Amino acid sequence: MPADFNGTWNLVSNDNFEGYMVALGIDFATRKIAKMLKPQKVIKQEGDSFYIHTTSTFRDYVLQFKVGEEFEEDNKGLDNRKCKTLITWENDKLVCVQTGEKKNRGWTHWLEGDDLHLELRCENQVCRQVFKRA
Ligand code: 1AG
Repeated sequence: MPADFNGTWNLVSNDNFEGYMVALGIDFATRKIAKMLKPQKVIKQEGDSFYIHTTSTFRDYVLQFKVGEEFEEDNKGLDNRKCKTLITWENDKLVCVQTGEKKNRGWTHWLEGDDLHLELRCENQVCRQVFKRA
């Protein structure tokens, strides 16, 4: 039985989001708005099928995937670069590799106590986000 990420989660901390956005080439004005946001994630998980909706007052992002099945991701409303994306289980962590123009791009989701963690990686930058149940 894999970890259960189901729920509605609110961002409570966001370390080095700025560095991550710079690595993705997000412009200054967009970064200024984006770093003020307190996004919420709604996660629906059925076995290895995931629906992750990240919402905010500025942008929204929906990611749907099955663990172990590579797909094309468009990153619409984020940096808009297309990637070949593959998400796998590493023990109870969900590990995503986003292959494309940017090196070392991906993320990891895991649960720790009552918190949801997300590490976002791009090139030499790591952003660490923590979410609590809404
Ligand atoms: C995400 O992926 C994507 C959502 O969590 C936000 C994460 C990073 C934002 C990426 C690049 C910044 C680009 C533009 C900034 C503009 C708006 C920020 C919007 C934030 C809310 C959508 C992992 C996820 C799995 O899909 O949880």
